[in-house]
Amino acid sequence: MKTILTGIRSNSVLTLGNYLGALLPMVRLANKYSGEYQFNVFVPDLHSIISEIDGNFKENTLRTLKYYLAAGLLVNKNVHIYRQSYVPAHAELCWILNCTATMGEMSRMTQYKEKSEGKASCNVGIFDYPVLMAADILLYSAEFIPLGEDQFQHIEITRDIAERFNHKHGEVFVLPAKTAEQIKFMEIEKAIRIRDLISPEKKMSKSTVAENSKIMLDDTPEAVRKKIMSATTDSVGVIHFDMVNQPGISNLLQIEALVSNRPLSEVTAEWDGKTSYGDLKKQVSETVAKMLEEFQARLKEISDEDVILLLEEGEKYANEIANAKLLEVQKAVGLR
Ligand code: AQP
Repeated sequence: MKTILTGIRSNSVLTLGNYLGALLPMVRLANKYSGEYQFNVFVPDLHSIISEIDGNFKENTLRTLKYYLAAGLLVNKNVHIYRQSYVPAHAELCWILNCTATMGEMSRMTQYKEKSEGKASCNVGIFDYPVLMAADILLYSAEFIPLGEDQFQHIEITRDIAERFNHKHGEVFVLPAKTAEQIKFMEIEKAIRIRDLISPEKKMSKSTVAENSKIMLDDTPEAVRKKIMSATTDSVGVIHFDMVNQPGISNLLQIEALVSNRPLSEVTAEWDGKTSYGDLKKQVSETVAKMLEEFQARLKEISDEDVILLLEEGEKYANEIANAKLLEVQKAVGLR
């Protein structure tokens, strides 16, 4: 069976962007294709420590996994959850791939540029992040990786690193599908990028300091309303879906469509040409607040023990697959 894989760092509570861009697409695919693919849902805790940890790390990790369960992920013999640091092969393969990846290609990664911008110095983990991500993918020969738009560059670099390695050492790695195929498989029109509510030219990120710029999955309905009602819009005065000239309004239309599970074209047709930005904001606030209330109620029902039990099974599975691939790699480069 082919593998589909996804992960979200657990450095803090997640945003609505993480939920709509990565978590929900994976849950939908897992429930649709269970039986046809292996699904690996993991918390990249080694990736998490490249940023400050907001809160208790162990609790954050369990909470991120609970988010998947609350979003409807059904763990079974083909759907596995695990923590990256509990499968040591990830870190070891990362080192081996570091010797194939080049400084030049890593320096061109948008995430690295964004996260290091304006800083006097940044940690090597921020620079090397895509290579660890390549290891996360290649260890399991994952074909599809449901991720938000910001991460597609890292899938392309995974393909480049794997191709170069195979060229030098033989056909060891299976390449993940190209970006266009990933998007087609996810059954979305284009990669999802939820925007920052205050600066809609940027993506919504969990580490952004301004609280009003992001909807967090633990936000109360009041907080959701306050944040959406104060979201930045524009001076055009008429609602159109136009990410270039009206990114704030377009972001709200996109959120409304994804949260209410309706095609963007339908939501856009409903609002196009209307002039009350306030009405649109009210509608989006109610849709998001209701979804979060239901989500948070399901979250409360899931205990730490439930998750730990599933992790034990998942980590046994992940170590078996990952160690077998690592041994193949070690033999190919001559370490074994
Ligand atoms: N705004 C977004 N819209 C759509 N998808 C998004 N993702 C993140 N932000 C958006 C997707 O969520 C997953 C999270 O991955 P991550 O936490 O490992 O890394 P990230 O992309 O760095 O996420 P954040 O929220 O921006 O975190 P910080 O602020 O800590 O760096 C990925 O699939 C990503 O595409």
